[in-house]
Order: sequence, then C-alpha cells, then structure tokens
Amino acid sequence: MNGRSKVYVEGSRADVRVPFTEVVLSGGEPAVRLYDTSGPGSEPEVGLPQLRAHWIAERDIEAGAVLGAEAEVGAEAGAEAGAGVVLGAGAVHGAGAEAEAGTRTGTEARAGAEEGAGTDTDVERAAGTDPGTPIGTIEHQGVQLPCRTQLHYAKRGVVTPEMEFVAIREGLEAEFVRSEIAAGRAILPANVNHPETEPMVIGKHFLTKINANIGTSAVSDSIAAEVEKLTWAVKWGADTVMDLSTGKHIHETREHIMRNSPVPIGTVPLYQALEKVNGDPVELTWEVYRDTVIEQAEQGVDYMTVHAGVLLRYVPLAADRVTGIVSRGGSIMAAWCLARHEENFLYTHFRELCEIFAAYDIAFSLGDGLRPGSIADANDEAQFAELRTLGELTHIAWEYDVQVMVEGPGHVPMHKIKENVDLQQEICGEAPFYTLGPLTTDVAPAYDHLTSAIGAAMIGWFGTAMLCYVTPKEHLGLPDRDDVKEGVIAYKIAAHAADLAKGHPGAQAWDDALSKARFEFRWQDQFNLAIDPDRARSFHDETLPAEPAKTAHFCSMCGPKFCSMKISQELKEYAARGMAGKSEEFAASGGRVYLPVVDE
Ligand code: IRN
Ligand code: FE2
Repeated sequence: MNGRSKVYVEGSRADVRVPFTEVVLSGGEPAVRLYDTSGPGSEPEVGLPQLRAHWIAERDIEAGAVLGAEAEVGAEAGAEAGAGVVLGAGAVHGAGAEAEAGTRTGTEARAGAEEGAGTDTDVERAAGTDPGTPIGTIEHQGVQLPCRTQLHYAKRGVVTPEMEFVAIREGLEAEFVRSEIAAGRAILPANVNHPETEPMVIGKHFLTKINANIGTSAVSDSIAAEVEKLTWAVKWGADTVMDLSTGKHIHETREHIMRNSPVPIGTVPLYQALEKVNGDPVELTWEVYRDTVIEQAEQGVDYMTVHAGVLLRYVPLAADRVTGIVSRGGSIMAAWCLARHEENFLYTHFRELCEIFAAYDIAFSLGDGLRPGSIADANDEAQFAELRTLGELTHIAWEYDVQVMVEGPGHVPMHKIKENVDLQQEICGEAPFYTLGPLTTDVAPAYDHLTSAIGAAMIGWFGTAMLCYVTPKEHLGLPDRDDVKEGVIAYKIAAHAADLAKGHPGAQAWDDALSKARFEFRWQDQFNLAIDPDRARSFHDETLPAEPAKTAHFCSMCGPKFCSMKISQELKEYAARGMAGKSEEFAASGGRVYLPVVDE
C-alpha cells in the first residue's frame, strides 16, 4: 500500500524485532507508526518462521539444568502433563551456548523478585511461585511440577524476551509489562509449542485487543479457506484468533492455522471432545476431554476456553430466561450435568487442568457458559452466580502460576454494562476481562457487528482488556471473508475509541495525525492513516477519481465552495496576520463565511 510499509524496531538483543506499520506522510509531517498484527507473511504449506523458538529453548535449558541438579519433577504430573512437553520448537541450533543471554539466571531473578516485592503486593497476592523452588518448577502439595508460564517468570522478576517485545509494541517499559503480568492483571498468551507468535499482551493497562473467531463447521469445512480467513483477519488487525472448528478435519485445520498464525490462537477444546464422542454430550468424560486438551496443547494452542463455571446447581437458574443458555460450551456442560446429575467435570478436575496448562503455558479463558443471550436476560442471577465461580477458579489457576482471563457477555443494554466490568474486576482480582460484544439491542440481526461494537466500545472504556468480535452474520450463519473484515474493522474502531477514552499513552497521536491530514487536504495521508485505507480511498474515488482531486481542497460531500475546512483554513490565515486589520480584511472579502455557489 502506497505510503505504508512494515518496519521493525530492535530490542536489547537482535532477535527481538518488533513490527510496526509505518505511514510516511507528506508536508514535512513526521512518519506515524501503527501497531501491526499482520505477521511476516507465510507460505501456507511451509508456515511462519519460529520467532520465539530460541527464547523458549533458552529458558528450558536453564530450567532443565536446575531441575536436573536440584529437583525431581513430580512423577505423576511429569508423566501426564509433561509427557510430550518436549519442545515442538526443540530443534533449535546452538541454543545452549547463549542460554543465559536473554533471560536472567535464577539467582538474579530471585533478587529481582525481592526488589519488586515491596512495590507490588499483588505479586505475592497470587500464590504459587515460592521463591525457594527452582525456576521452571512450582511446588504444589509437596510435589514439584514443571511450569513454563510467562506469569511464573514475571513473578520471579524475570523480564522475558516476550515481555520486552510487547513493551516495545505498546510503547511502555518492560518492567511495567512484567509487573502487570506478575499481578495477574495482564496475560501474555504464548504456548511453548507455538513459537511462531509475535508476542502480545492482554490487560486493561495496555491497548484494548480484539479477537476474531474463525472455524469450519459441519456444513462448511475447507482448510484452505480457514487459513485464508486467519491471514485476512490479522491483516485487518485481529490481535488473537479463535479456531472454533467443529465437524471434520478439526486436527488438520488447526495444525495449518497454528503454523501460519503470527497471533495467539484460542480454542474451545470441548467442541473437539464432543466430536470424539459422536456429538452426544452425555458420553463426554474427563479423560476424553483431557486427552483433547493435551492434543491441542501439543499443537501449540495459546489459550483455551474452559466452561468450568457452569455448576450443576446453576443450571436451573437459566430455566426461566427468555433465551436460556446460548453458549455452545455452556449448553454442552449443562446437558452433561443434568443428564448424569453430577458436578461439571471441568470444575472437579480444574487443578489437573492447571498442571497441564502450567507445563505448556496455556492461558485459561474462563468461559461464560451462562452469559445472557438477550437483553431481557442481562445481569441475572445465573450469570452472576457463574461469575463468582469464575473468580474462585481464577485464584486457583494463579496458585499454579497459570495465566487467566475471564469471559463475559453477551447481550447487555448500555445501562447495565458497567456493572459487568466492575463485578468481574472485583470478583476475579482484576484478571483481564474478555467479552463478546456485548450487543446493546436485539433488534438488528444482520447488523450485530454494530449493535455489539457500541457495547464493546463502552465495556472497553470501563476496563475490558479484549473484545471478541461479532460479525454481521451473528445469529444468521457462518461468516465469510467479507463478514470477517466487517467484524474486525468494527471492533478495531471500538477498541481504539476505548483507548482514547482511557487516555492510553500514544492513542491520540494517531487521531491527531489523521485530523491534521484531513484539515490540510493531504488526501493520500488521510487514506494511509485510515483503519481501512482501501475503503477510504475507494469511497473518495467513487466521485472524484481524477488524480488532481488527491490534492484538491475539497471533496464531493460539500463541493469546492461549501467546504468548512477550506473556510476555516482561510480564517486561520486571517488570524495569523494578526487581530488588527482582521475584521477589515474579512469585510473587504465580502464578510461571508459561506461562499455563494453560483453567482460568479
Ligand atoms: C468471549 C467472551 N464470551 C464468550 N466469548 C467467545 O465466544 C469465546 O471465547 C468463544 O470464542 C465463543 C464461543 O463460546 P461458547 O458459545 O462456547 O461459550
Ligand atoms: Fe447472541
């Protein structure tokens, strides 16, 4: 795209290279750098380069040395969770030689943790890391377990290359990134088996992020089309992508998505587990589910939605709702609980899941299986009962140094939105909130990217860290390529509007650059700075396609004589010449603000 190019900013080491879209401006204006999610570009059959492989290997070598010398990995957990935790990225050359280059050694790290201790009690608030245990392990009930999470390193005072990367990306200090992760207020989703990711952070003190859902279904299942949708979604700014595939070829589809994704990938393992028992929820077992989680963990899934808050006793609370249970995962677990009259196995086995997630660094996305599916059901007892359980589970995950975010609604009218964020933040110890919209009205099927972008902007402003997009096809069908773009753009706008309102450092600079370009009739600059340069350019060119129109001091909306920007510019010129004589000049020029259209 003319005037836009990708540039890289290098960190403290040569392999920390952070991408930005650079927009070169005319008129002597400084270039503007925009956050860039698009990745380096891949050959779908080959996959992306393994940016993080070296960093992961360095940490593992260091932890391995410590583990070998001082500790025995808990035999049981090692066999179960640790099985196959052998690096997907393990085939990195020469990692040993530089093992300590990027991460600090255990001793230094411990010192760091102590330094930070006085300044942020949240670090200790989340239990788990005991500074006495070797780095790379946590002790739980007398057993040492492998732990490779960014939260673990953050709590030990280690600034990983991933944290440095996101600090540069966000324009903030690396130490600040570390402390937010350590406090559980932010997550950096980064499975050790997904070395292709360009690190990103989700937390209320960072730029608001957006997620795009893609995935095959039983009636539409082309792998190539899904990889294409992924590439398309990140081109327009999706910060993470969830692969919600059901139907055939789930494993292969996901493998292609993982190897080609520069952004973290999330899944709902329950969907694949259900396929494995031929779609009958009652046949689901913890074992089938656990094996599915490990299968996906091996492939590199960075975060997983787990509907562990749908407790047996909450299910009746949804009975009198207008729209009952609308979450797919929620309805599966509700059906299982009711049919067997047993407690949700995701809840009863939650600690085992934590052990697995710790070994791979998978983040929890605690599912909102009882979220409201209509305006009438917003903020009801079923929803908030589940939220309280999600709070309990958040704190359990932190015991294992596992990163957590919490999912939220759904369908909520504007006046009931704030309560959602406030409650979630209070109950879940400020763990990042990740919401689906919310849709602020139910009356506009085919426009739910809009009904929900309104709610998303508001909830983002109030402190939600990531917004799950809704496309125009919501409630109607599987989104195609155009719907994906509409959804992503609507949510980029919502997220940026939230960042502005929150006063995120740097957010307004982008607006100011575009406003100035608009005022000065630098049309190309205006297009290049736009969230969707293609559409901005094409809308302009629909009526004024000729090249001279790209420098003209008007557009076809008001025409040459009624352009308020042009008139304001002239007023500025008068002012620049000084107040004295200004009014005479104005009178001499005819004393009119709006110029006549025809009489010349
Ligand atoms: C996000 C916030 N609340 C729900 N979501 C997303 O909804 C979730 O991450 C997943 O991508 C999608 C479907 O979830 P259910 O319907 O299985 O709960
Ligand atoms: Fe809905």
